[in-house]
Amino acid sequence: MTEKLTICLIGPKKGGKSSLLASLVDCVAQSAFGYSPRLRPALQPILETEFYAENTEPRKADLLNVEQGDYERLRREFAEGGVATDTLDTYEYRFRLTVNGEAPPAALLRGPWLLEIVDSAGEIAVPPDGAEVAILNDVKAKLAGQMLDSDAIVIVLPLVRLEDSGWSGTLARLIDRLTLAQGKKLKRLIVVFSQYERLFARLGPSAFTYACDPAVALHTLRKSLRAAQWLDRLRALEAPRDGVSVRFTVCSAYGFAKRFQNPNIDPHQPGERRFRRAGLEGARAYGEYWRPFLTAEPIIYAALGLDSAFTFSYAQLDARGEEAA
Ligand SMILES: Nc1nc2c(ncn2[C@@H]2O[C@H](COP(=O)(O)OP(=O)(O)OP(=O)(O)O)[C@@H](O)[C@H]2O)c(=O)[nH]1
Ligand SMILES: [Mg+2]
Repeated sequence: MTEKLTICLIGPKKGGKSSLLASLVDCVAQSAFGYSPRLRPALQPILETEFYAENTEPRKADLLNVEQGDYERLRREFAEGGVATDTLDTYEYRFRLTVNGEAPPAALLRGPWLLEIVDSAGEIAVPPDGAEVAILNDVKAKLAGQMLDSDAIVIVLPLVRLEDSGWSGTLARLIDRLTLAQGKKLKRLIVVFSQYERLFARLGPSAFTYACDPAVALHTLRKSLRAAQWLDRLRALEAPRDGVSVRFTVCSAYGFAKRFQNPNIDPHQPGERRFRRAGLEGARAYGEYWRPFLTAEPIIYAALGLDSAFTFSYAQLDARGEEAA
């Protein structure tokens, strides 16, 4: 039987939610994840009508919907440098996930899964500390409802700006409210630090080798989570009463340049520009120079509860061997 799952992406403005989502299908297609390649997952964007097909007759009007282009539009916007998500609504993208290879627990054979992934502007759920951001009440209520109804929540945070982040207070309060909320369906919560490739910007062609080492990711997570005042609050969610499994991971929507193995940022361009060859537009341009890295991790874990070499539990974060200091 197909199982339907809702996953909410939450995190501050410019955290990388939309980029993670836009690069997700490519990450799965290119096997740029930390799961065993023998898992052979496949992820494909689908129409709203297909998502609801089992329960209801698709309405005629749906056939004329331009919704099919929504995910393509998101990918195009990302390829062109990214667009901030507006605060007027929350946006649902739907996918079919299948696992075509070896999956560890027998239960996994139940697929395919139909995923509804909710993207929204960061200012709605995690506005800057102390700021008054005007958001329509019904948009807030819609997102709150979607969070309570979701099977998994993915919190996307920019790795490199944690110290001077202006949102850790609102994030802590959101986590508290989530912990206290009655009647939530939540089974899994994943914290993912985006823009992971930026850490390796000085390592040239060795960058990809280091990034592929899960021990480096674990070390990075321990280090950046030290500054996170909300970390212990999140632990309360894992208490037996709630039974939510929490994982930490890293990802990079830009990834690494295929040919050079270095972070996919062009050092000869001002600011942080991705490699781009003049005259190559859209899909072809990022086919050549852009490879997402680990953006599948939070979503596959959110959907299936399946760990990869790059998803870490509290127990793994806490286990301090030679790491201490
Ligand atoms: N270096 C680097 N930059 C990234 C990466 N992913 C996203 N960015 C940049 O980070 C910025 C924010 O990304 P978005 O995906 O729009 O963030 P968001 O969380 O959707 O933001 P809102 O919609 O405003 O809430 C954009 O300028 C992206 O180009 C990445 O993997 N590496
Ligand atoms: Mg966005």
